[in-house]
Amino acid sequence: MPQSLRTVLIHTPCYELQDDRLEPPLGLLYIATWLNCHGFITQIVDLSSTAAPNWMSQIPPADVYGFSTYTPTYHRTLDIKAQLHQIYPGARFVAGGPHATALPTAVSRDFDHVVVGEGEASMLMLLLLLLRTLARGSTPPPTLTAPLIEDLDTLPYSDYALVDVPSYHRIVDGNPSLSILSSRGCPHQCVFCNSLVMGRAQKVRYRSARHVVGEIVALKEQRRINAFRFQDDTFTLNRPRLREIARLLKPQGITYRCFGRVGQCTSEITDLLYASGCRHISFGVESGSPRLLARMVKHQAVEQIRRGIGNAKASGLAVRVFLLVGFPGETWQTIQETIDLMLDLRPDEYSVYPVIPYPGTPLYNDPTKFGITRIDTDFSRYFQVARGRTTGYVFRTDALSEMDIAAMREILIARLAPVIQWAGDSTRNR
Ligand code: B12
Ligand code: SF4
Repeated sequence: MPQSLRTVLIHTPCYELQDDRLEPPLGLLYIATWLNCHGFITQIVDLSSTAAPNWMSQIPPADVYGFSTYTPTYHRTLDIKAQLHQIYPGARFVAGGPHATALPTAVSRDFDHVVVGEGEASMLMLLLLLLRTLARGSTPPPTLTAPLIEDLDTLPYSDYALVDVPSYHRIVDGNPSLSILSSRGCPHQCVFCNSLVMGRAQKVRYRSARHVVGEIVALKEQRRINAFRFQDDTFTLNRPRLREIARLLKPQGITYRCFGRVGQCTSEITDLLYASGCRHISFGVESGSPRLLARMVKHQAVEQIRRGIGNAKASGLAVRVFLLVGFPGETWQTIQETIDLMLDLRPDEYSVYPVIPYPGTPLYNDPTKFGITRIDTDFSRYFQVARGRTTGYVFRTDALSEMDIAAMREILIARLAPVIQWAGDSTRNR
């Protein structure tokens, strides 16, 4: 009987962030909804903003505990797991998400099972195997992985009754919002990005426009939510589908924000975005230096940055840019190129992250290829941006020390802050 296994999926708090309760954990919502559709009893416990002494009182008894793992909070996930293990020694503990996917061997030393990649099918398989094998005294394999889900329309709409929607703070154009995912994966292979690690780079999969807009309409009607944030790596990737989404969204009168690629943002696309309710777009600009963009394998020309940002602004979209500092090969000259480009283009909001070699990325796997001579192994420092604009400087190269990268970031901020708003200070878009 499937119902005999109770599962609790846990999101670890991240106190270091300016706001750690922006949005419900979408990955866990997908998995829990999927398991419940298959007859299991699954709950989500989102511990974001929950102080450590209150963790255990929030977590009900269960047979299986599943954790989303992120690199900078992995140590805290282990704390939660250790406390639960003391209380429920007979339970099974499962890790999934970005960190477990990147380092399955290391993580399998801490957990009974590790799920690599997308969790819906593997977690269902694990529970079915547990039911079967527990009865026989054996156990399922320590590491599970499943092929990527081909047809995302086969996944049900996330069941938001599993979380406390009003407790989240994400706002879009000044209004309370929910996150939505219309595709999985990215065809690009920027060497610092985690998208590769999740195995999603192999194949981008799209939900149909009708499925996406159907979910938005349902959330609008059931939860009175009129603002959304598309979490897709690149929402602007598939033009025919984007046109169809825009056509269906237009009569809905919602607002939304998304991530785009500058190279895809022709004026036709940015006008379409605005007309369908988009009010804010974020671009991974990274650098104003053609040489560094090439080293990052960003496949993005400075001219495309100019055109993409120009088109988005002309269409009326607020533009946020993400800049990277300290990529191997960065110099004061390349920093100046980034400053000049940004002062010229004047996006509305910006953020500056130091490059972090997250486990599983080419930077982490093959550091010497990029001239990286030392990587800090203290993962709790792997923050791109935390409270008060603090961050982690976790590697050095022959030419750049952690101090150099910190100094470059300070100068970038000092030059841009007077004219462009720091993303974390935006009051309309959090
Ligand atoms: C939204 C988001 C956030 C939000 C909210 C997170 C939340 N509550 O869920 C906020 C803004 C708070 C955030 C913060 C940060 N984030 Co973030 N974020 C994302 C983003 C854009 C979308 C996540 C999402 O919903 N994806 C959609 C779902 C369906 O996919 P998923 O989460 O990967 O889940 C699937 C699998 O991973 C797996 N799975 C996940 N959990 C579990 C658990 C179990 C038990 C199982 C079996 C499987 C499983 O199954 C899921 C369904 O298929 C991703 C990028 C991305 N495209 O995924 C980055 C991403 C997750 N973030 C990342 C980072 C680096 C951060 C920060 C460190 C940034 C910073 N400020 O310094 C912080 C700290 C995060 C932390 N908790 O430690 C990295 C993670 C890298 C890593 N190795 O940890 C990612 C991958 C971005 C990137 N490309 O680098 N983030
Ligand atoms: S940085 Fe953006 S474009 Fe590059 S691989 Fe990651 S998601 Fe794709």
